[in-house]
Amino acid sequence: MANRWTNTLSQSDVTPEAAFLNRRQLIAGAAAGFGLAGVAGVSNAQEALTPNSWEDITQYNNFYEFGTGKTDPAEYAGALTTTPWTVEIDGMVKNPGKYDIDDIKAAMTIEERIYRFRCVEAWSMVVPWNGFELADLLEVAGVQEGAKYVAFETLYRPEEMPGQRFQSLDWPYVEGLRLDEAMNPLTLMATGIYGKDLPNQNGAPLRLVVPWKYGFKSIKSIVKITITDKEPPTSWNKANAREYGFYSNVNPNVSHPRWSQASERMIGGGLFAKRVPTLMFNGYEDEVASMYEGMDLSKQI
Ligand SMILES: Nc1nc2c(c(=O)[nH]1)N[C@H]1C(S)=C(S)[C@@H](COP(=O)(O)O)O[C@H]1N2
Ligand SMILES: [Mo]
Repeated sequence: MANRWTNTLSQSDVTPEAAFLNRRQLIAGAAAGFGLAGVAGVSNAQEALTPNSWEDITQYNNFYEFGTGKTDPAEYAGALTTTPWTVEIDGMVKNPGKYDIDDIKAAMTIEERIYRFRCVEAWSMVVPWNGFELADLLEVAGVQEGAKYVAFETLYRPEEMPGQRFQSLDWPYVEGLRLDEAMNPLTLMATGIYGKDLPNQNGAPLRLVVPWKYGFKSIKSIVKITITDKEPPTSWNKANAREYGFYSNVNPNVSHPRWSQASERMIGGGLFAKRVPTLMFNGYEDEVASMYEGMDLSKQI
């Protein structure tokens, strides 16, 4: 069923016809002797909304609390206790408090959103998330006048998060959004993938998903949300301000200091893994570009 957000499809929208057409293009590209270069020519916009497999999504992760390797989260995150789980909402809100995750989930409308997901390391996936709009949660919390930003914090529990015993990052992991970004209808609080609860390695029981920004903005296993009038510190910016800014909007025209962001490697597909052009705002330009009017996106990274 199509939902009200353009550029957002639920799984039933990815028709067999579209899948067939994509396969035909793959075969045509290969048969015409283009080889892998021909495959890379398949349009990102069309191909990208076929979700990655459960295995791709849950076995290739970044979650430094469990180690810096891509398979560390799948290997070690099982030990994390996610019940009970509370999320503290504080700062400039009318209804501050510690809320049980089950109460939050019961109160919110959980929907499916199939989004492109683009890591700053230049790999990407397509993930069928389940979750609710952050805007809905903020509405219940009651944002006070004068608020400008939303800050997020991940659980700090080194007994269960072995990566926190090392200073790979300054713990706990923190992130932030400008209030208008947080209120954008695309901004999701994810609770599941493929209709199942979020696996621990993907940020159980609650993680942010901001599809037009590099993946590190999508903070996992959130225990605290603070509404504030000051730009909050963010983990990767603290670690290396020259390489990672507060905004971190996906932008093929602005290279990371150590690599190009013009294209990305789509995870999965084995032999047919593709490198495709990266899209401005990760393909969500129509929905989000207006928030950045007047900003120099090559400077305010
Ligand atoms: N708390 C926390 N959140 C995090 C990270 C992390 O290390 N710790 N890694 C980020 C990065 S760099 C990426 S690319 C995504 C990866 O999400 P995934 O493993 O679900 O694909 O999570 C982001 N959220
Ligand atoms: Mo990332």
